[in-house]
Parts: sequence; structure tokens; C-alpha cells
Amino acid sequence: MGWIVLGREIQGVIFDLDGVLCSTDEFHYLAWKATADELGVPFDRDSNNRLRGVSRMESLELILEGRGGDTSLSLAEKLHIADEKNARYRDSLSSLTPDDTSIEVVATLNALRTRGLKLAIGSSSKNTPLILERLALTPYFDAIADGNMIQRSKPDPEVFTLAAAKLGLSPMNCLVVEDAVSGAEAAHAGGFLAVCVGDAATKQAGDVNLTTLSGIVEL
Ligand code: B16
Ligand code: MG
Repeated sequence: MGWIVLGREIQGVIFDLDGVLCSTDEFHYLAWKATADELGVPFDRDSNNRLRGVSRMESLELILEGRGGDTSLSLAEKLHIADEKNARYRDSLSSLTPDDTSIEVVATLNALRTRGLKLAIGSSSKNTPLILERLALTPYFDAIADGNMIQRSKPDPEVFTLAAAKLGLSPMNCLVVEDAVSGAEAAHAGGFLAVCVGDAATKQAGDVNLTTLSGIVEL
């Protein structure tokens, strides 16, 4: 008998990246905070929770809602603002080293691999390859699905469906691990069980809600 979680036989685990395997969510917050300040839009950590799992351009649209759905900006101006935010964010990423990968994350990934489970990344971020490389996490994964490979970001299930297909597994046989409410919604829309940590766990968005990532090995 394999690993049974909530009545399903689990053969693979698909991890969100920002906010689950690394704390780059704080870098996103600081970079968007600078953008919001320039735009004169109120923005705090609570507002930032709405951007979790959401693509860069959709995040900007959510921030612009703080200007009453401002329609005065052209697409070119929005792309420029998003590029500036990404440059600030990538500056922060350049400080990351393998030492920023927590012992808990490494122990959890090793424990799951030792059980023979397939592991994948399912992230909305176009910076996924850079982050995985800087944190020395790339070798832990059998498949990577990220923001460079999809048309629709979370809460659409596309990135998780792609990750499962790359693993050669059915969504029924995979867990998705998420910190975003939009990510838990994406998992459910794709037919996956959602294991949540962080903001999404606080909001009870998952089928399982954990206080810490390593709790997954106890399921
Ligand atoms: P980028 P995840 C998501 O990553 C972040 O949660 C979200 O805040 C960000 O806007 C999105 O990636 C796009 O990121 O600007 O780097 O392409 O949580 O799905 O791993
Ligand atoms: Mg996330």
C-alpha cells in the first residue's frame, strides 16, 4: 500500500515556490510596496496577501484598484512599471545563496524523495529558474512548471496540470502545497488535494492546513 492521504493514493507532490520553499514573498512585498508608494496607492502586508500566486501583470492591476481602477495608464506604461518592479525584485534575489534554504525544507524534500515520491515545482513566477538555482534546489525536482510555461496564472489550474503531466501522474495522485488562497483554489479547480501553509492555512483554504511545512511528512 502506498501513501494514502484523505483516501487518495499519493505518488507525487507539487510545491509552490514563493512562500512555501523560500521566503521570496517578502521580497515581492517590498518591491511592490515601492511601486505602490510611487503610484500613491495604500499598500500593506495584508494587501500583499491578495497578490500571492497571482502573475506580475495581474498583481499590478490589483494594486491599481487602489487608485479606483485607474484606467489612465497605457499598456506600455503598465509594462514599464512591472519591469521596474521586477528589476527591484531581482536585485533582492541576487543576495540569495544556498544558505537561505532552510534545514526544514531540505529535510522535508529528502524525506519525501526517500519514500519514492515524485516532486515538482508549480509556480506562477517567471523567476523560478533563477530562484531554484540560487537556492541550490533544482536537483530535488523531477519536473518544473513555472510562469514562463503557462498562459493563465493561479487560480487557474494550468501550472499544476502541467506539473502533473510532466511527472506523468494524474491530479488525483498528487498533492499541491501552497501558501496562497489563489493557489489552493487552483489546486481544487484542477482536481488536486491542497495542503496549505502560511496565509492560505490561516484562512483554512486547504484540505489540510499545516502550521509548518515539515508537517506534510506526518500525513
Ligand atoms: P514573477 P508562486 C508567484 O509565485 C508569487 O506568489 C506572486 O506574488 C508573483 O506575482 C508571481 O509568482 C509572479 O512572479 O514576477 O517573479 O514572475 O507563489 O506561484 O511561486
Ligand atoms: Mg506562493
